[in-house]
Amino acid sequence: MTRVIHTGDTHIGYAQYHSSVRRQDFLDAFGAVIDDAIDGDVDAVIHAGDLFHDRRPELADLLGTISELRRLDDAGIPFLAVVGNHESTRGGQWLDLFERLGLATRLGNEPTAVGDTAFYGLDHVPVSRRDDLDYAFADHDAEHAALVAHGLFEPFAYADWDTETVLSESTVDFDAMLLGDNHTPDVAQVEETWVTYPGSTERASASEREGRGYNLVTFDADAVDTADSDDRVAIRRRALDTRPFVFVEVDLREGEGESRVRERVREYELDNAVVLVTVTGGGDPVTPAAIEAFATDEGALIARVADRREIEQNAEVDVSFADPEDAVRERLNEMALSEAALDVDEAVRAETVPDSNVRDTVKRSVEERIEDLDAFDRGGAAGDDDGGAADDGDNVVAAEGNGETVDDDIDDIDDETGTGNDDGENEDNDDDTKSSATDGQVSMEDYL
Ligand SMILES: [Mn+2]
Repeated sequence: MTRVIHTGDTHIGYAQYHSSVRRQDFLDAFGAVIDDAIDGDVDAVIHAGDLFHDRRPELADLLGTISELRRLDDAGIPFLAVVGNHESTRGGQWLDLFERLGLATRLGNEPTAVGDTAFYGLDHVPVSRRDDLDYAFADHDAEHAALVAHGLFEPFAYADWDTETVLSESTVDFDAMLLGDNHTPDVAQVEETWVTYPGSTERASASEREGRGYNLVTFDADAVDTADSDDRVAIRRRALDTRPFVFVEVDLREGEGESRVRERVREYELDNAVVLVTVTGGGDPVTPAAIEAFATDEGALIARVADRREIEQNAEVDVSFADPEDAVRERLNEMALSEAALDVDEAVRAETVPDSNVRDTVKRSVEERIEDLDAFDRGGAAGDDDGGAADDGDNVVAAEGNGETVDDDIDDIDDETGTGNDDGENEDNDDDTKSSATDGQVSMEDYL
């Protein structure tokens, strides 16, 4: 018998809402899983990718992660993992560093035996490169086999990876696929194979409304295997105690405004919670910042207000051509650029933003907008099953993809602003000087 914890999508280093408290929450959630692994004396912790939120975790996050892995190692519990799309770098993987330190095993085509189960790994592979995959895995002589993989697999929402193809083309028969990437926990059977996501361990977006947790998976050759049920693989869900999120929906009627919103917010337990308020309906205009300040005064850790009502704005633009900056602004208005694009333009041109800070300013602004999208436009898409999934699903995938595109685009901006001027002055160009061949990414060769 083999008993393992199956977790993933830890997203360590994610300063959600630009909050250092939230950043610590993501690391703490990993610590809580490690606690349970040690207390429960499991045979291994299986991590299905996205241990880190991005490919450049900060030193504090790396040190925190290493401390957790060391606790697990001291307890004699192996940590087996694959690489997710968020943390993947082109120059080598952080997981290789942990393996080099003796704290992790990077799963791949060769089996890693734990008890009577052989574990294999399949890192995240972009859609464009999946046709080249041959799913060739080396033989094993264990009772069971499991494939640990990162990607959006059928039959779950937003899937772009065909599970039947993987299973039929694989040279090993898998009893289970232990997955990461989709942050919504779920279990299904595809032909004879159990397929499951444990979900993320902290809410990485406001659409993740359900409680967070992980899987406890037991492989037992002696368990009953009948036509009706296969108990040889048992997947049980375990809950994690995470940061409270409070979702407040306020539908304003004629004559109602900010005081009604406050009244509704006050109905909830706000202490140390992330409070997300959505305003719909009619009524008077409200000032989101004032409501957010009210919620934090009442004890909330973070508050965000999204006003979904369409409010007409008839403000006339009065442009003075004496100021060329104003002329540019007017022209930009005519171009009907998105607000996000205008923010980027503003950051690039503003005299108040020094050239060396353009990258960070743009990144922050774009991240804010993505968070707003996450929080409200996607509204409950991934977390619940209340219909409209197909439409929302696209948004989820798009938002995930955007996260990386943004980073890449910012690298491009960085490269452009970095070339002509201030050679050496720009701190953010460190990465470029380290490994210019890898497009501004930190190369693991720099560390190994
Ligand atoms: Mn993820």
